[in-house]
Order: sequence, then structure tokens, then C-alpha cells
Amino acid sequence: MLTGWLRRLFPKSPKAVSLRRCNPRLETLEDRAVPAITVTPNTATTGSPGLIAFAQSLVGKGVTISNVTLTGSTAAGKESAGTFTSTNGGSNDVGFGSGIVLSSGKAVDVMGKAPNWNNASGTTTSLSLPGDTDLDALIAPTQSHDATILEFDFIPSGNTLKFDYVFSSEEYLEYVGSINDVFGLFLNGKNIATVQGDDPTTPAVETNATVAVAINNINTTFNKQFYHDNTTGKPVAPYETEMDGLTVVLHATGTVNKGQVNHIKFAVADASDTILDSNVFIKAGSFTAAAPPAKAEPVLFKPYRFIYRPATGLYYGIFNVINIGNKAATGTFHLEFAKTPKGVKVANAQGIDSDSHNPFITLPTHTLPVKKAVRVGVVFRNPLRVPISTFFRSNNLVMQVVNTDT
Ligand SMILES: [Ca+2]
Ligand SMILES: [Ca+2]
Ligand SMILES: [Ca+2]
Ligand SMILES: [Ca+2]
Repeated sequence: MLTGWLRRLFPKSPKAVSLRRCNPRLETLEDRAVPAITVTPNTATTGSPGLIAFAQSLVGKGVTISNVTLTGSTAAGKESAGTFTSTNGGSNDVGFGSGIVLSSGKAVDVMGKAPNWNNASGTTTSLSLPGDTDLDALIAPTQSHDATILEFDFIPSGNTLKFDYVFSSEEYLEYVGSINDVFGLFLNGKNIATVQGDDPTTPAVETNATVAVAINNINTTFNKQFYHDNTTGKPVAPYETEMDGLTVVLHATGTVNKGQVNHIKFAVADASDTILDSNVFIKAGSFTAAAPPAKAEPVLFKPYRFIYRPATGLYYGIFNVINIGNKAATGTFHLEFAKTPKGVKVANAQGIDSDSHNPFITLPTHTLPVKKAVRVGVVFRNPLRVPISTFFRSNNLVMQVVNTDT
């Protein structure tokens, strides 16, 4: 704690000091303009119906939630969680139009104010709240403080959970490498809010380390492909939020226990001390775990072997149509030949499709069951003796399965 404060008092970069001195949060007329992001602070506490509604705004298809708890500040004027909407649908700010925001300070302080959007380099609120041991493990040996944590149980109807989020902070860029504010998303205890890339704690530059979403891990030096800087371009910041830096929209996925109770915990916190806010934006409706929609998907597998019969001068092969979807298909199916190699004709074509003008062979079934092969015999007339191995290169032969009943 002491060393953190000393760092703040005597920052490494003299520029950071002058920025703080030169950028007081003056209440100008422009500051009262409508913000791009509007945050409605959450005052609902654990056990209240309001908090269930708050968490429910995250949830999309295929998820039932219960036992919602919020750890953080709901004190008037210091609410550390809230819902947000964006007047421009997220196109110029965090990247999506609505959701919830959790903060290590006041949730409302993510709002940028026109015309400059980012008006201070060190927006801060000390909530005087504890940190979180799960977050501590992500940034060990540093300890977290002022944690805001939303957690709940859920029963998914599918096997995979997905959601979109953005991490943002005022620690950028002055305290990169020293103050490691962090976001964690713990699915059944395991953090799934990670990116693949460099690990700043190892000397070699890597490309495939799995690192947590934290100040030291995503910035202009490390894993910069995930980072948007919001201090460049001052006085007008490129993103319409007060935060000095933010991640691109990150996607978390995890395997869940279908039909059973699972637990999820979203946690954001300050590191080392309680100042300079960090936040996470979680996209509304993006927390989904639905089973994939039922659809039929006939796929054509081409044969690796043809038989040439000198007596007829023809080439004989067996093609397989397999429905790789999760729903049976019914109808009249044509195997159409949109393009054949030079000189090649389909000797056993049964007609020419009236719409596409392609020759076709009708499949010997009106049902394509899931993951079961339907065999189709195809005979080619090939007077130029074009090697069959070249048929399947460079789209020499283009075929498709068409349901003519739909
Ligand atoms: Ca700022
Ligand atoms: Ca800053
Ligand atoms: Ca704080
Ligand atoms: Ca902080």
C-alpha cells in the first residue's frame, strides 16, 4: 500500500505530474453537454428484486439465473455498478450500445463529456472497500482493493457460455507496469477473461501465453492489438468515454454444465491502492448459452477414386451427401453440376434445372437424416481424358445439393 502511494506521489514520468496539475476537472458549459454513454447507477442490493433485474439485463437466450449478489458500493452518489446505454450504439465509445458497468470507483465516471470526452487523466474515487482473493491470484503478489463483484448461479440450456466485454481504466497510460488494476470473470471458479499473447512477466516475447485482462497485460507495449488508447488526439479523445484507455471488445467463452447449476462471478478492482478507476463494460444480452439452432446442412463429399471402363469410355464414381446439421432435411434433392472440367459431361444426368440451367441427378431419397451418408453414383463422359485428380482442384468441378421443394 505504502509503495503504491509513493509511486503516485513520485511518479516515474514528470509528464504525468504536469498532466495532473494542468488538467483540473473544471465545470465548464461544455461539460454539461449530453454524454455519449449514459450510466444509470445501481442502488439495488443483494436479495432485492431490483438486483435480479439488473443482472437479468446481461442474460440472453438459454440462461436462467438465480442467487444474484453484488459486492461493492450502493451508497448514494458513490454507486460502483450501473446500467449504461450509448447514444451512438457504441460505435464511438466502448463498441456496443448497452449493458452493465462495474467499477473500482463511481460507475457514472465512465461517462465522457462533450466536446473533449476525456477531460482528466486521473479520475478517481476511493470506495474504501476490500479487494477480492480471486483477483489477487491473477495479479500476485499484488493485492486488490475496492472490488466490485457481481455473481450469480445460472442454468444453461447449451454447453458453451459466451459474452462480450470491454475493460477500461484511468491507470492508462501513466501507471502501466506499476499499478495492475484487473478484471476477472470466474466461471465455476476458473477465470475465462483472458487474452492470448505476450506475458510481460516473462522475458521472451511470446504470442500464445494466456494472460488476465489487466493494466500490465494489455497496453501500448504488450498485446496492443487488444488496446485502444484514449489520450491521444487530445483535446478531443477518440473514444467518447472519460477513461484514458480501453480494450477492444473482448469475447469470453467457457464450457458449462448443461442443465445444471453453474456459477459466474464478474469482478473488477484497483490494485496496490484504491485510486484511479478501472471498469468493465459487459454487453447486454451477450451472456448466452443456448443450444445451437436446429438446421439441416447437406454437405457433399467427393470420391477419391473413379473407375474407368474402356468398354464404355466412361468414368464411374460414388459421391456421398451427408447432412452435417442437427436436423433432418426432407424434400426433393438435386445434385447439380454448376461447372465441369473442359470437355467433361455428366453422362447420367437426369435433366437440366429450369432455373439454374445446370445438369442434375436426383438423390434416391426424400429424407436426409442427420449424419448419415446418402450415396449418389455419378458417371462422367471425359473424351479428353482430363485426369480425375484435377477435377477437385481450382474449382474445376463445382457441385451443390439443392432442395427443389423449398
Ligand atoms: Ca480520463
Ligand atoms: Ca491516466
Ligand atoms: Ca477506487
Ligand atoms: Ca486503480
